[in-house]
Amino acid sequence: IEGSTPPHTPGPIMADYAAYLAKGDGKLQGQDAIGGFLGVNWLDEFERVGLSVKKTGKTWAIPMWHQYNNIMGSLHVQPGTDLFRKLWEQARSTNTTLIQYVTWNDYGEDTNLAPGTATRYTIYDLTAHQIKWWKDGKQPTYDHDKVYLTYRRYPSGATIYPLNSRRSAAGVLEVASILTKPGKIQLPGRSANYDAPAGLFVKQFPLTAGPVVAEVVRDDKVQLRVTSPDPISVKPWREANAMVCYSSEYDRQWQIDFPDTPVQTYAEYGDADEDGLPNWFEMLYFGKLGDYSTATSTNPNDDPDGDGLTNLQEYQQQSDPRKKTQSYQVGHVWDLATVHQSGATFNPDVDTTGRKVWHYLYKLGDRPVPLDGAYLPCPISSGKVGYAGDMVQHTPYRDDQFKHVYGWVARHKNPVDDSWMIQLRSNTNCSAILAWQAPVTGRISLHISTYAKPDGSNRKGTLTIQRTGPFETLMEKRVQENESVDVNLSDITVKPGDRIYIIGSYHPDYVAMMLKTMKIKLESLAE
Ligand SMILES: [Ca+2]
Ligand SMILES: [Ca+2]
Ligand SMILES: [Ca+2]
Repeated sequence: IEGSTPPHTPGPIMADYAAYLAKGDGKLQGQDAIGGFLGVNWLDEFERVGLSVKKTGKTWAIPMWHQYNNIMGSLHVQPGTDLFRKLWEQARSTNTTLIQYVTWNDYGEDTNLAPGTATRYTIYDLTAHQIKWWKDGKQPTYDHDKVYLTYRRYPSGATIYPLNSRRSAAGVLEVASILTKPGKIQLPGRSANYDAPAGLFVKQFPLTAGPVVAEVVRDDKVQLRVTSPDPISVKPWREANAMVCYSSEYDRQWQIDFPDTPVQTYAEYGDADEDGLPNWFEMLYFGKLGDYSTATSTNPNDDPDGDGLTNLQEYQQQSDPRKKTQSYQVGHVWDLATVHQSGATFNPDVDTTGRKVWHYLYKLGDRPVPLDGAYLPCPISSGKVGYAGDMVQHTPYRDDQFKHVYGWVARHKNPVDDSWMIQLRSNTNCSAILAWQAPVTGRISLHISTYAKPDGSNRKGTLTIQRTGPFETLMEKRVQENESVDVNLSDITVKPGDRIYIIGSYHPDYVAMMLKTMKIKLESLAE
């Protein structure tokens, strides 16, 4: 420890170092209180750190937070209120002297404790409950039942339109009840029905689309019903990894804050006029986003851009109701090299008509990785990778079984002529997969040429082309080092949703397969 710099790895060192600081040795002379910042990488160590600091007789100030969602930076969210409850448990188990709430009150990062349009009064209320519990050593009781709903706005696989997304956290629908006495809780439409004891009780359910409603039932009577103004959507319009909440305490808290103002809720995914178009859609396209008075500003049966699709159809198929939705002409070419032009990449990426056709996937398994069609979307998409120059990538990064998995699908510039190329970088346990998803019914051809790096460095492996609908392997070829290979496939009939997989595999050689050209051409359209 002596003379060392602060450790960056979790474990006993962290706890020892905290004790070292607390004792007042070294450069930091006699600190009275020791705390922490977010500590996302050593969350499980806080208990150890706290106890270690307390042992020296100093003040422990546990960092408290419920989520951190930096849209341009890191994403630290956990299912429901797991993170928040875990930290409060540690606050009690370490008998922390201070609670240090880590919040910028910066709504862009979702750390705010103050009520907002997303968490509403839920984190605020649950914090009051936890404060009393921590101070008194026992949970506070109330004269009425309380139910808090915490969830993400959409399932992680949902396609986001019109804005795009780089990340998707896993989510749940959490029901936290604080009942005066035991009762039953049911979630209408979600086949969830369970007994809840008195006091704080938390249960989590899969995040599936639909209204978010919970009821407290005793003696076969619904005694309390809470209906969130935000249903869980399957058609999100922008990335939202932070929590949205609603509770049976909302009206009560609102009236304390705004006694003379009717209760209001701002809900982007609600449908104020019940016409099938969510509030965000009406505000964004036909009113003003954020101005709730414009959330009922359009008719679902109108077709203002005259493309034959009503506003409701445009919403359902995720297209722009103010812009003629383009149709494809025979001869259209989907060329992946033209996708990345603006320094960002998304999963999926769009084609020139705005439809999401390019998907970045992976498959993990013991070598040889089985190419069985069960492929998953890469959960992590980068911006520019600094050391690699103009390169963007999609990767699984790691998983629980294989740990460090460094496969990726990337696009970067050909140093020779600055054109964009595709790299399928597989690893022993990971195949990197590019998928094109058909937006039309018709016949296509596929052209690929691989790139052999002039210096002859490792660019070899197995290139596999597969399709779905029905699933079959169309081609498999070993690509030798320093060899340029052309692949031409024609007469592939597709219907919307069918996918073509272009796969780079490790076996039997090292591979960082480079595709110099990757084009799909629409040869004919079905009637
Ligand atoms: Ca509406
Ligand atoms: Ca239209
Ligand atoms: Ca349109």
